Amino acid sequence: MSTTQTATETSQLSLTGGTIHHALSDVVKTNDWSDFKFTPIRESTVSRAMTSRYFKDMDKYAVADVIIIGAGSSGLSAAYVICKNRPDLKVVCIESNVSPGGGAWLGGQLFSAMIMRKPAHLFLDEVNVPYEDEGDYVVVKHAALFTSTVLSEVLKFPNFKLFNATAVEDLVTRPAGNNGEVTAAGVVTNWTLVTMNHDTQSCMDPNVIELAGYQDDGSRDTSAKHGVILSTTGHDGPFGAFTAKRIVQIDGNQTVAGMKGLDMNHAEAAVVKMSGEYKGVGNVYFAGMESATLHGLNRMGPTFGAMAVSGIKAADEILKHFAA
Ligand code: AHZ
Repeated sequence: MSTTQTATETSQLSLTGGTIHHALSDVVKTNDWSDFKFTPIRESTVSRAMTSRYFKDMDKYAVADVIIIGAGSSGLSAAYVICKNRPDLKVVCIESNVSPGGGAWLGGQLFSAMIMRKPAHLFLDEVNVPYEDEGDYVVVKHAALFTSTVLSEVLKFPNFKLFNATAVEDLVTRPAGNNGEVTAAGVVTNWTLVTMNHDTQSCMDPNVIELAGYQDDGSRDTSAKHGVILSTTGHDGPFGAFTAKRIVQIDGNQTVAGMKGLDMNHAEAAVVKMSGEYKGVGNVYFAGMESATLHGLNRMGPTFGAMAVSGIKAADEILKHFAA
Protein backbone atom coordinates (compact mmCIF):
# COMPACT_ATOMS: atom_id res chain seq x y z
CA MET A 1 0.00 0.00 0.00
CA SER A 2 1.34 3.45 -0.92
CA THR A 3 1.64 5.90 1.95
CA THR A 4 -1.10 8.12 0.41
CA GLN A 5 -3.60 5.28 -0.05
CA THR A 6 -6.72 5.68 2.11
CA ALA A 7 -8.43 2.90 4.04
CA THR A 8 -11.41 3.09 1.65
CA GLU A 9 -9.14 2.71 -1.37
CA THR A 10 -7.48 -0.26 0.28
CA SER A 11 -10.80 -2.01 0.96
CA GLN A 12 -11.95 -1.26 -2.62
CA LEU A 13 -8.77 -2.81 -4.00
CA SER A 14 -9.19 -5.89 -1.86
CA LEU A 15 -12.69 -6.34 -3.37
CA THR A 16 -11.33 -6.55 -6.93
CA GLY A 17 -12.12 -9.99 -8.22
CA GLY A 18 -14.10 -10.77 -5.05
CA THR A 19 -17.86 -10.86 -4.41
CA ILE A 20 -19.71 -7.54 -4.68
CA HIS A 21 -22.74 -6.99 -2.46
CA HIS A 22 -25.42 -4.36 -3.02
CA ALA A 23 -29.18 -4.10 -2.70
CA LEU A 24 -29.80 -5.73 -6.09
CA SER A 25 -27.20 -8.51 -5.79
CA ASP A 26 -29.87 -11.18 -5.45
CA VAL A 27 -31.95 -9.84 -8.36
CA VAL A 28 -29.25 -9.37 -10.99
CA LYS A 29 -27.82 -12.75 -11.92
CA THR A 30 -25.95 -11.87 -15.12
CA ASN A 31 -22.63 -10.10 -15.26
CA ASP A 32 -23.83 -7.50 -17.81
CA TRP A 33 -27.21 -6.86 -16.06
CA SER A 34 -29.04 -8.10 -19.19
CA ASP A 35 -31.63 -9.87 -17.00
CA PHE A 36 -32.54 -6.70 -15.09
CA LYS A 37 -36.10 -5.39 -15.43
CA PHE A 38 -38.53 -3.23 -13.43
CA THR A 39 -42.00 -4.40 -12.53
CA PRO A 40 -44.45 -2.85 -15.05
CA ILE A 41 -46.48 0.30 -14.27
CA ARG A 42 -48.98 2.63 -15.91
CA GLU A 43 -48.21 6.36 -16.02
CA SER A 44 -51.64 7.06 -14.53
CA THR A 45 -50.80 4.80 -11.60
CA VAL A 46 -47.79 6.98 -10.77
CA SER A 47 -49.90 10.09 -11.06
CA ARG A 48 -52.62 8.69 -8.80
CA ALA A 49 -50.10 7.37 -6.26
CA MET A 50 -48.76 10.90 -5.78
CA THR A 51 -51.83 13.06 -6.09
CA SER A 52 -54.17 10.89 -4.02
CA ARG A 53 -51.73 11.00 -1.12
CA TYR A 54 -51.11 14.72 -1.46
CA PHE A 55 -54.80 15.56 -1.48
CA LYS A 56 -55.43 13.14 1.36
CA ASP A 57 -52.78 15.03 3.32
CA MET A 58 -54.35 18.37 2.39
CA ASP A 59 -57.66 17.02 3.65
CA LYS A 60 -56.15 15.60 6.85
CA TYR A 61 -54.19 18.76 7.65
CA ALA A 62 -56.92 21.25 6.67
CA VAL A 63 -57.25 21.51 10.45
CA ALA A 64 -53.98 21.25 12.39
CA ASP A 65 -52.96 21.44 16.03
CA VAL A 66 -49.59 23.01 15.27
CA ILE A 67 -48.68 24.96 12.14
CA ILE A 68 -44.96 25.62 11.81
CA ILE A 69 -44.07 28.29 9.27
CA GLY A 70 -40.56 27.69 7.91
CA ALA A 71 -38.47 24.51 7.94
CA GLY A 72 -35.11 26.02 8.91
CA SER A 73 -32.97 24.80 11.81
CA SER A 74 -35.23 26.33 14.47
CA GLY A 75 -38.49 25.14 12.90
CA LEU A 76 -37.24 21.60 12.34
CA SER A 77 -35.84 21.36 15.89
CA ALA A 78 -39.20 22.46 17.28
CA ALA A 79 -41.06 20.03 15.03
CA TYR A 80 -38.91 17.16 16.28
CA VAL A 81 -39.64 17.90 19.95
CA ILE A 82 -43.38 18.44 19.46
CA CYS A 83 -43.91 15.34 17.29
CA LYS A 84 -41.83 13.13 19.55
CA ASN A 85 -43.67 14.18 22.72
CA ARG A 86 -47.18 14.32 21.32
CA PRO A 87 -47.82 11.77 18.55
CA ASP A 88 -51.52 12.62 18.87
CA LEU A 89 -51.08 16.21 17.65
CA LYS A 90 -51.34 17.00 13.95
CA VAL A 91 -48.24 19.04 13.11
CA VAL A 92 -47.91 20.65 9.68
CA CYS A 93 -44.92 22.62 8.41
CA ILE A 94 -45.24 25.08 5.54
CA GLU A 95 -41.95 25.81 3.78
CA SER A 96 -41.78 28.31 0.94
CA ASN A 97 -38.62 26.84 -0.56
CA VAL A 98 -38.46 23.61 -2.54
CA SER A 99 -35.66 22.43 -0.25
CA PRO A 100 -36.41 22.50 3.48
CA GLY A 101 -33.56 23.42 5.81
CA GLY A 102 -33.36 27.21 5.43
CA GLY A 103 -29.82 28.47 6.01
CA ALA A 104 -28.65 25.29 7.72
CA TRP A 105 -27.16 23.50 4.73
CA LEU A 106 -23.90 25.36 5.31
CA GLY A 107 -22.13 26.70 8.39
CA GLY A 108 -21.27 30.26 7.37
CA GLN A 109 -19.96 32.02 4.26
CA LEU A 110 -20.56 28.78 2.36
CA PHE A 111 -18.22 26.84 4.68
CA SER A 112 -19.23 23.29 5.56
CA ALA A 113 -18.76 22.94 9.32
CA MET A 114 -21.59 23.84 11.70
CA ILE A 115 -20.71 25.23 15.13
CA MET A 116 -22.93 24.79 18.18
CA ARG A 117 -22.09 26.12 21.64
CA LYS A 118 -22.77 23.87 24.57
CA PRO A 119 -25.22 22.80 25.88
CA ALA A 120 -26.91 22.71 22.45
CA HIS A 121 -24.84 19.57 21.73
CA LEU A 122 -27.34 17.65 23.88
CA PHE A 123 -29.82 17.97 21.01
CA LEU A 124 -27.18 16.54 18.65
CA ASP A 125 -26.81 13.62 21.05
CA GLU A 126 -30.56 13.06 21.01
CA VAL A 127 -30.79 12.92 17.21
CA ASN A 128 -27.48 11.05 16.86
CA VAL A 129 -25.51 13.66 14.94
CA PRO A 130 -21.77 13.09 15.54
CA TYR A 131 -19.48 16.04 16.30
CA GLU A 132 -15.97 16.99 17.35
CA ASP A 133 -15.94 18.14 20.97
CA GLU A 134 -13.88 21.33 21.25
CA GLY A 135 -14.60 21.97 24.94
CA ASP A 136 -17.00 24.92 25.06
CA TYR A 137 -18.41 24.20 21.65
CA VAL A 138 -18.85 21.33 19.21
CA VAL A 139 -18.34 21.08 15.45
CA VAL A 140 -20.54 19.02 13.13
CA LYS A 141 -18.37 18.19 10.10
CA HIS A 142 -21.02 19.41 7.67
CA ALA A 143 -24.12 21.49 8.40
CA ALA A 144 -25.97 19.27 5.93
CA LEU A 145 -25.44 16.33 8.29
CA PHE A 146 -27.37 18.14 11.02
CA THR A 147 -30.11 19.35 8.71
CA SER A 148 -30.60 16.11 6.80
CA THR A 149 -30.68 14.11 10.05
CA VAL A 150 -33.23 16.29 11.83
CA LEU A 151 -35.27 16.54 8.63
CA SER A 152 -35.34 12.78 8.13
CA GLU A 153 -36.26 12.17 11.78
CA VAL A 154 -39.09 14.69 11.58
CA LEU A 155 -40.40 13.34 8.27
CA LYS A 156 -40.64 9.86 9.79
CA PHE A 157 -43.16 10.97 12.42
CA PRO A 158 -46.64 9.82 11.29
CA ASN A 159 -48.21 12.97 12.75
CA PHE A 160 -46.02 15.36 10.73
CA LYS A 161 -46.61 16.71 7.23
CA LEU A 162 -44.29 19.01 5.29
CA PHE A 163 -45.79 21.08 2.50
CA ASN A 164 -42.77 22.55 0.78
CA ALA A 165 -42.76 24.89 -2.22
CA THR A 166 -45.73 26.41 -0.39
CA ALA A 167 -45.72 29.87 1.15
CA VAL A 168 -47.71 31.33 3.99
CA GLU A 169 -49.20 34.53 2.58
CA ASP A 170 -51.28 35.67 5.52
CA LEU A 171 -52.72 34.70 8.89
CA VAL A 172 -56.31 33.75 9.63
CA THR A 173 -57.52 35.71 12.66
CA ARG A 174 -60.64 35.67 14.79
CA PRO A 175 -61.92 37.94 17.56
CA ALA A 176 -60.97 36.82 21.07
CA GLY A 177 -62.56 38.66 23.97
CA ASN A 178 -64.54 41.88 24.03
CA ASN A 179 -61.77 44.45 23.80
CA GLY A 180 -60.68 44.03 20.20
CA GLU A 181 -58.24 41.22 20.93
CA VAL A 182 -57.66 38.70 18.17
CA THR A 183 -56.29 35.21 18.03
CA ALA A 184 -54.55 33.48 15.17
CA ALA A 185 -56.87 30.83 13.75
CA GLY A 186 -54.85 29.53 10.82
CA VAL A 187 -52.65 30.39 7.87
CA VAL A 188 -53.30 31.43 4.29
CA THR A 189 -51.21 29.44 1.84
CA ASN A 190 -50.35 29.33 -1.82
CA TRP A 191 -47.81 27.59 -4.04
CA THR A 192 -44.66 29.70 -3.66
CA LEU A 193 -44.44 30.20 -7.42
CA VAL A 194 -47.96 31.64 -7.32
CA THR A 195 -47.07 33.83 -4.35
CA MET A 196 -44.13 35.19 -6.33
CA ASN A 197 -46.39 36.01 -9.28
CA HIS A 198 -49.23 37.96 -7.73
CA ASP A 199 -47.92 41.05 -9.54
CA THR A 200 -47.86 39.37 -12.94
CA GLN A 201 -51.24 37.57 -13.01
CA SER A 202 -54.82 38.39 -12.17
CA CYS A 203 -56.10 37.29 -8.76
CA MET A 204 -54.92 33.81 -7.77
CA ASP A 205 -56.73 33.11 -4.55
CA PRO A 206 -55.06 31.14 -1.80
CA ASN A 207 -55.90 28.11 0.30
CA VAL A 208 -56.24 27.94 4.09
CA ILE A 209 -55.12 25.70 6.95
CA GLU A 210 -57.21 26.23 10.05
CA LEU A 211 -56.10 25.75 13.64
CA ALA A 212 -57.92 23.16 15.75
CA GLY A 213 -60.38 24.28 18.38
CA TYR A 214 -63.46 25.39 16.44
CA GLN A 215 -66.91 24.00 15.75
CA ASP A 216 -68.43 23.66 12.29
CA ASP A 217 -70.07 27.09 12.54
CA GLY A 218 -66.68 28.67 13.27
CA SER A 219 -67.40 29.31 16.94
CA ARG A 220 -64.91 28.23 19.59
CA ASP A 221 -65.14 24.61 20.71
CA THR A 222 -64.19 25.09 24.34
CA SER A 223 -63.86 21.35 24.89
CA ALA A 224 -60.87 21.28 22.53
CA LYS A 225 -57.42 22.83 22.87
CA HIS A 226 -56.84 25.77 20.54
CA GLY A 227 -54.17 25.07 17.92
CA VAL A 228 -51.03 27.19 17.66
CA ILE A 229 -48.80 28.74 15.02
CA LEU A 230 -45.04 28.64 15.48
CA SER A 231 -43.32 31.01 13.11
CA THR A 232 -39.66 30.38 12.31
CA THR A 233 -39.25 32.22 9.01
CA GLY A 234 -35.78 33.59 9.76
CA HIS A 235 -34.55 37.16 9.61
CA ASP A 236 -35.94 39.77 7.26
CA GLY A 237 -35.64 38.96 3.58
CA PRO A 238 -37.86 38.32 0.54
CA PHE A 239 -39.81 35.72 2.54
CA GLY A 240 -38.13 36.01 5.96
CA ALA A 241 -39.65 37.43 9.15
CA PHE A 242 -43.03 36.93 7.51
CA THR A 243 -45.20 36.58 10.61
CA ALA A 244 -43.28 39.23 12.56
CA LYS A 245 -44.00 41.77 9.83
CA ARG A 246 -47.64 40.75 9.49
CA ILE A 247 -48.46 40.42 13.14
CA VAL A 248 -47.46 43.93 14.15
CA GLN A 249 -49.96 45.25 11.61
CA ILE A 250 -52.63 43.11 13.27
CA ASP A 251 -51.48 43.81 16.81
CA GLY A 252 -51.02 47.54 16.33
CA ASN A 253 -49.13 47.84 19.62
CA GLN A 254 -45.74 46.55 18.57
CA THR A 255 -43.20 47.13 15.84
CA VAL A 256 -40.66 44.92 14.10
CA ALA A 257 -37.51 46.20 15.76
CA GLY A 258 -35.12 44.64 13.19
CA MET A 259 -32.13 42.53 14.03
CA LYS A 260 -29.03 44.26 15.40
CA GLY A 261 -25.34 43.71 14.58
CA LEU A 262 -23.52 40.46 15.18
CA ASP A 263 -22.68 39.60 18.80
CA MET A 264 -22.60 35.85 19.36
CA ASN A 265 -22.65 35.87 23.16
CA HIS A 266 -25.56 38.28 23.51
CA ALA A 267 -27.48 37.09 20.45
CA GLU A 268 -27.73 33.41 21.23
CA ALA A 269 -28.87 33.88 24.84
CA ALA A 270 -31.32 36.62 23.84
CA VAL A 271 -32.88 34.65 21.00
CA VAL A 272 -33.55 31.73 23.31
CA LYS A 273 -34.93 34.06 26.00
CA MET A 274 -37.27 35.92 23.63
CA SER A 275 -38.50 32.87 21.72
CA GLY A 276 -41.83 31.39 22.66
CA GLU A 277 -45.33 32.81 22.96
CA TYR A 278 -46.09 36.19 21.43
CA LYS A 279 -48.01 38.50 23.73
CA GLY A 280 -50.47 40.43 21.61
CA VAL A 281 -52.14 37.99 19.22
CA GLY A 282 -53.30 34.71 20.70
CA ASN A 283 -51.80 31.32 19.87
CA VAL A 284 -48.72 32.62 18.05
CA TYR A 285 -45.17 31.59 18.95
CA PHE A 286 -41.81 32.57 17.48
CA ALA A 287 -38.36 30.97 17.41
CA GLY A 288 -35.03 31.36 15.62
CA MET A 289 -33.90 34.49 13.85
CA GLU A 290 -37.46 35.71 13.41
CA SER A 291 -37.42 36.35 17.18
CA ALA A 292 -34.28 38.48 16.72
CA THR A 293 -35.95 40.49 13.96
CA LEU A 294 -39.17 40.95 15.93
CA HIS A 295 -37.52 41.97 19.19
CA GLY A 296 -34.46 43.86 17.91
CA LEU A 297 -31.84 41.36 19.08
CA ASN A 298 -28.30 40.91 17.84
CA ARG A 299 -27.64 38.35 15.14
CA MET A 300 -25.23 35.52 15.96
CA GLY A 301 -23.86 34.72 12.52
CA PRO A 302 -22.53 31.21 11.94
CA THR A 303 -23.30 29.51 15.24
CA PHE A 304 -26.45 27.42 15.40
CA GLY A 305 -26.97 26.49 19.06
CA ALA A 306 -29.63 29.15 19.57
CA MET A 307 -31.53 27.94 16.53
CA ALA A 308 -31.92 24.45 17.94
CA VAL A 309 -32.46 25.62 21.53
CA SER A 310 -34.97 28.39 20.69
CA GLY A 311 -36.94 25.83 18.68
CA ILE A 312 -36.86 23.46 21.65
CA LYS A 313 -37.94 26.26 24.02
CA ALA A 314 -40.87 27.24 21.82
CA ALA A 315 -41.78 23.54 21.52
CA ASP A 316 -41.64 23.23 25.32
CA GLU A 317 -44.10 26.13 25.71
CA ILE A 318 -46.37 24.69 23.02
CA LEU A 319 -46.35 21.28 24.70
CA LYS A 320 -47.27 22.95 28.01
CA HIS A 321 -50.17 24.70 26.26
CA PHE A 322 -51.51 21.36 25.04
CA ALA A 323 -50.88 19.67 28.39
CA ALA A 324 -52.65 22.34 30.47
O1 AHZ B 1 -37.68 29.47 3.13
C1 AHZ B 1 -37.59 29.95 4.46
C2 AHZ B 1 -36.59 29.14 5.30
O2 AHZ B 1 -36.51 27.80 4.89
C3 AHZ B 1 -38.88 29.73 5.24
N1 AHZ B 1 -39.90 30.79 5.06
C4 AHZ B 1 -39.71 32.12 5.14
N2 AHZ B 1 -40.87 32.78 4.93
C5 AHZ B 1 -41.82 31.85 4.71
C6 AHZ B 1 -43.21 31.90 4.43
N3 AHZ B 1 -43.88 30.74 4.25
C7 AHZ B 1 -43.23 29.54 4.35
N4 AHZ B 1 -43.87 33.06 4.34
C8 AHZ B 1 -41.21 30.58 4.80
N5 AHZ B 1 -41.90 29.44 4.61
O3 AHZ B 1 -38.49 29.79 6.60
C9 AHZ B 1 -37.21 29.18 6.72
C10 AHZ B 1 -36.37 30.00 7.69
O4 AHZ B 1 -35.18 29.31 7.90
P1 AHZ B 1 -33.83 30.07 8.33
O5 AHZ B 1 -32.73 29.09 8.32
O6 AHZ B 1 -33.66 31.32 7.54
O7 AHZ B 1 -34.22 30.56 9.82
P2 AHZ B 1 -33.79 30.07 11.27
O8 AHZ B 1 -34.20 31.18 12.18
O9 AHZ B 1 -34.30 28.71 11.56
O10 AHZ B 1 -32.22 29.98 11.18
C11 AHZ B 1 -31.47 31.14 10.98
C12 AHZ B 1 -30.01 30.78 10.85
C13 AHZ B 1 -29.10 31.95 11.10
S1 AHZ B 1 -29.25 33.43 10.30
C14 AHZ B 1 -27.92 34.06 11.17
C15 AHZ B 1 -27.45 35.45 10.95
O11 AHZ B 1 -27.88 36.06 9.94
O12 AHZ B 1 -26.67 35.96 11.78
N6 AHZ B 1 -27.41 33.18 12.00
C16 AHZ B 1 -28.05 32.00 11.99
C17 AHZ B 1 -27.62 30.85 12.85
